[in-house]
Formats: sequence, C-alpha cells, structure tokens
Amino acid sequence: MVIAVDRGRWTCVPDTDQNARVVAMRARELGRTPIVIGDRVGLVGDLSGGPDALARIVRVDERSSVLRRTADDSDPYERIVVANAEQLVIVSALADPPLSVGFVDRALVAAYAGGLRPVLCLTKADLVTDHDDVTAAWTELDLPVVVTRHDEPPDALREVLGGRLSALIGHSGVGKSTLVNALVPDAERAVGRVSGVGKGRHTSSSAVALPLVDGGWIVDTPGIRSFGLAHVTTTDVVTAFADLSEAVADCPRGCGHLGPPADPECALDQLAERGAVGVGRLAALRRVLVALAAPSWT
Ligand SMILES: Nc1nc2c(ncn2[C@@H]2O[C@H](COP(=O)(O)OP(=O)(O)OP(=O)(O)O)[C@@H](O)[C@H]2O)c(=O)[nH]1
Ligand SMILES: [Mg+2]
Ligand SMILES: [Zn+2]
Repeated sequence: MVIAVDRGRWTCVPDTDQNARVVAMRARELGRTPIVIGDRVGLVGDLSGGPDALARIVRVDERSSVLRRTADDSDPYERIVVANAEQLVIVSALADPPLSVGFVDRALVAAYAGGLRPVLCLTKADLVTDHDDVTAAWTELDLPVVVTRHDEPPDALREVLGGRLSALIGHSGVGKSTLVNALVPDAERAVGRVSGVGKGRHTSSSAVALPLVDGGWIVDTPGIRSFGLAHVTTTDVVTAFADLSEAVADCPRGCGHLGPPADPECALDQLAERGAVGVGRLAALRRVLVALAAPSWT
C-alpha cells in the first residue's frame, strides 16, 4: 500500500511487514495513471528497502473507494487524494471555529459518493456545555459520532479507527493535528521519516498515511478545502443507503429525490408513507442532498 507521495517517489508498505518501507518510482508502462495514498500496487526491482533501494510500481489495483478534491487556484484538475480508504473521518469543532453544518453535509456527500463510511468527529468538547442537539441532525443517518477534547485521550475515536484505513478531513484549526498527535505516538517524526526516504522534503500540504498503534492507518489531508462533487448525483448518494437504494429505481427520470415540491413523485415519499423509512431519517438524508445542490462551499 502507498503511504506517502513526494515528487515522483512513492513510499510503500508491504502487506507482509507493516514496519518495512519500500521507496518506488513509476514504471514507464503505467503512463499517466495516478498513484495516490492508499493505492495497492505491484512492485518489482529492488524491494530491500535499503537507503538507496528504489523499486518500480508496475501495477495499480482497482480501487474500492476514492476521495476526490476539487480543482483550485494551485491546480486546475480534480484529483483523487486517497484511494481505498474505508472511512472518512469528518472533523469539525463544536466551537472555535463554530461547527460548520454545510461542511459536514458536503463531506458526507463525498463519503457516500466515494464509497467510504463517514464518521463524524466533533472536537473541543471542553469549550461547550452541551452537544446533544448538535448531533441530532446526523444521528438518523446511522453514522458513528465521536466527541473529543484535547485534555482527554480519544479512546472512542481510536476504537472506530482500529485496523482500518481512514482519511481525516476538516477545516483549518478544528484540531486534526491535535488528534493525530494523540493517536500516533511520535507523529511528527513519523512524517519526517516517511519523507526522509523520498527525493524532497515533506511539505505540510501533502497527505501522509500514519500507522495507528492498534493497526490501521490514518491519513491527514491538510490541503483539501473542498471535495470533487462535480459529477456526483443525488442518486449516487441515495444508493449508498442499503434501505433506500432499491426504491429509487421506481422514481421518475431525473428525480432529485428531494420530495415535493421539487420532486413530487419521488419513491422515497411512498417508502415513508408505508413506514419503510422513518420520516426523520428521510429528512436528514434530504438535508444532505440539498447540500450537494448548493452552489457554494463553506
Ligand atoms: N480548547 C480546545 N482547543 C483545542 C482542542 N483541540 C485542538 N485545540 C486547539 O485548536 C488549535 C488548532 O488545533 P490543530 O490541531 O492545530 O488544528 P488543525 O485542524 O490541525 O489545523 P490545520 O493544521 O490548520 O488544518 C490549537 O491551538 C489547539 O491547541 C480541544 O479539544 N479543545
Ligand atoms: Mg494541522
Ligand atoms: Zn426520487
């Protein structure tokens, strides 16, 4: 698995030894196929992992999930940032900066559309007296919600992350680095070590997968400000829900699944009338769908 990418050098971890590191370059026959963090690759050449050893990546396996970021001023292309992540940990502070509902909803869309399980992590609980009303908006979607504060170990989050590859996403200042430092002993050094084997120096804008104590990996994605949702449809999101995916096959063509007045014939409303889906759950889902339709990113 690829755990770091730095200027033409990919740092990989063999399945057989999670502590080993093999630095590789791209084989010419791969052409321009992107190779990103989380990709599972085939390597040939010098696999010894020594300081001057350089292997070649000759194959990139099919991806089980993709997290994309949008084009921005520094890069006009929408790109895959993390491949094969099982979870997207959406980090938002309860205060300072205030919780951004719009950000959480759009991150949820990115997770559902990309095939990742979303996990909501609300930080800085020490700054608020109560947070139950805040989480109510999302609990109907059955996603894990963990609440953290810097003066307590993030045990609940640790449990959710154990043994899996998870990507961490959130606005600047919400406490991502604080979490990573609590989860990964010596995280600063781990980042340095990963980059030490590459050509250049690690920059704060590049993502790196860091090993968790209980197994699994966490990817901090410092550069992402918004997700590549340009080609995502509301149907892509709805079909991520096992209990709803079949029903939307009965929707009229072009149904946005928002319900009346926009989509008066949506089959999800019939599902709700029959009691097959809770009204609260449907409302929660539709709020997320509206976030996908919203033009601005917050
Ligand atoms: N009160 C309080 N402050 C916290 C908590 N977690 C982090 N902070 C503070 O919030 C600030 C930002 O935390 P970081 O961990 O650097 O945030 P970040 O998400 O990594 O920010 P960027 O790297 O800019 O994206 C720091 O001053 C932290 O000390 C918390 O649980 N409670
Ligand atoms: Mg940080
Ligand atoms: Zn519909």
